[in-house]
Amino acid sequence: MIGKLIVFEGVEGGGKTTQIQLLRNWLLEKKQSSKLFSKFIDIDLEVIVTREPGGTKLGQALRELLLNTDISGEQIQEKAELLLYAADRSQHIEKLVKPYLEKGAIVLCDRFTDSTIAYQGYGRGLDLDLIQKLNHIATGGLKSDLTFWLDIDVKIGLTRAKNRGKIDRMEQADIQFHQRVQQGYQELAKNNPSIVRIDANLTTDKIQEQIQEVLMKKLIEWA
Ligand code: T5A
Repeated sequence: MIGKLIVFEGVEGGGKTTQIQLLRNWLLEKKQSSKLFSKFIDIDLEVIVTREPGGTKLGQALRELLLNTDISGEQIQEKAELLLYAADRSQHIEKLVKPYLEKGAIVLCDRFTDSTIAYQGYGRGLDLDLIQKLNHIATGGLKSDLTFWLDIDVKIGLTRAKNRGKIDRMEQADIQFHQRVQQGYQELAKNNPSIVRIDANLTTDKIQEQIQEVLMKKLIEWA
């Protein structure tokens, strides 16, 4: 793989979507305008924005099943939920992420394997070893090159998500669930140096500054 997979993680409403769009624009603008930057970034480089669940056509249908409360009509069981996220990931990696990485693109991905550990592992309480194995099957062993953990207070994040309008099936879970998910991210960050914590309680601009600073250093290192 010659491209780079950059992942954004965190609890609900942490600003991942907002930050990914800003980072994409920054990368595209930089590669056009800065000679210094073009040392690290090929002028033809593609910057791809994608997400889990929902990065492919199949993934879009699975996302509806997983998140739209009007669709399922019956409660989704925890293991079924786990397997649906894994199916989405397997399709996403094979159909979209790997082909772009092979072409040398930077892939900015909203959620990846750590979401399954945090939500289905810590949140739902499913077996962490089983989840690791499933993640491995779904990704074929592909790992992120850099993960930004947007660390926001759980209540603030949920309030932001609620203020946006209708909340989805996962967001409807009780506060204790979301707090366990947060604990999952804390544990993951403690044990994994490729996860960079970003204080997501700040303004959009301040958060983006932190992200750009970290990425700039990484681009130099990768070059
Ligand atoms: N899931 C996913 C699992 O359980 N297991 C898995 O394996 C995977 C892959 C995905 C759901 O699926 C679960 C996790 C999730 O519950 P989703 O819609 O993709 O669903 O959910 P999120 O990833 O949480 O996306 P959200 O859209 O809810 O949140 P974001 O993307 O983190 O935040 P964003 O940018 O949309 O911002 C939320 C709101 O806050 C505002 C924005 O304008 C927006 O209104 N905002 C700010 N306000 C103040 N200050 C800032 N700094 C702000 N930044 C953004």
